Amino acid sequence: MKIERIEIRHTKMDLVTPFTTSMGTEYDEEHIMVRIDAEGITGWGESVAEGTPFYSYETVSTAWHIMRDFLIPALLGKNVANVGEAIGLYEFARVRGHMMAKAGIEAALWDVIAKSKNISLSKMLGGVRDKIDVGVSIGIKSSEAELIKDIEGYLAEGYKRIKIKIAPGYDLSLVQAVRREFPDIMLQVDANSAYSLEDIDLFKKMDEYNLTLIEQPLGYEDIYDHSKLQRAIKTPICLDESIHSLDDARAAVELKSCKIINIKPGRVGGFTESKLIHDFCMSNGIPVWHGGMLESGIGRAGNVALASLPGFTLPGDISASKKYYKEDIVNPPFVVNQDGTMEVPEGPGIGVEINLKNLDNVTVRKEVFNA
Ligand code: OSB
Ligand code: MG
Repeated sequence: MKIERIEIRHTKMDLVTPFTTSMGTEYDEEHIMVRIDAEGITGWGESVAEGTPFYSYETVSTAWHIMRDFLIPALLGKNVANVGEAIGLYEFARVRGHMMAKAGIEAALWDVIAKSKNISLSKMLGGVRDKIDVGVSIGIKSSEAELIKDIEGYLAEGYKRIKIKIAPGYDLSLVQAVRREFPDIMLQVDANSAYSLEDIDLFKKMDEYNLTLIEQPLGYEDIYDHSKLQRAIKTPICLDESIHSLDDARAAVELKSCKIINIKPGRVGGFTESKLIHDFCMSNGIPVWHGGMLESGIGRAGNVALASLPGFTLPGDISASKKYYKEDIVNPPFVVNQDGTMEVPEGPGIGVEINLKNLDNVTVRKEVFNA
């Protein structure tokens, strides 16, 4: 297919409720939507670089720069038969790092190529399920009572597992309070790198609360200290921030730094690398689950497709559109079934329609590149 036109949009969408983590509070989410046109077919992708460099060093501005000045020129006017050929082009492949920029472009390539073959993204990626199990990630609240009430609400909606954010001073007592109220739910915590090995006793105490996993307790690039912590506790550590590639996943598994891995295509450069990590984990008995970056429906559709692969055996951070945004930019919006599952779209590519009116309403900047 000849890549004739690429469009990027900087979007800003207000969150339904502010999202607080150990990294700060977000009131809205800025991302980049990518549109690729090739031979009359249109593909869409979302880059999850945020407005701020607090989760990752990438931001909307750095991703915009890398797309505009390197990745887009590498692809425009090229004739590619598949995604591997496109991202293998020398000018594309020689860009180091900037995984979120690459992943946004790669997602649009997957969509346009799946649509050209008239198959769903899930099928093209090797998905095996028509429904995925979903959970919810709950930010830090102003009181325990508010958190408990929120959890009750999400459980009533069907969500299969609850993840709560923790931060120093807002950790053990919170886990105890949630466990007192909900002794049997599938519960996990995410520290977003807020702790160090000096906090080892805190994590030993967490072993008593039957947590499914502890996500990214230590440094955001660390693999080594996590191996020391994992040796000292029973609860599985799950790495998020530290895993940017198959090589990182191999190092973490061989060093026994974690027992579970969170896969986010944005963090690892796209679906191709995500699949490699998934396959490696599957053959090494490491469960994976799909993380989230507060995506719009465009990114969410891709996440749902990827999460339909067989190794995704734990519920993902893939919640209903309405958990994040009043109005999504795709039709239909994503919903959660009463049994805690979400349907995998069956239509060609990402399988949802773009709501151009809503997309225009949240676009703050747009640039078009023609071959
Ligand atoms: O650490 O998993 C994380 C959101 C933004 C950045 C990092 C993280 C998150 C979430 C939300 O936990 C997951 C979601 O529901 O999209
Ligand atoms: Mg996380």
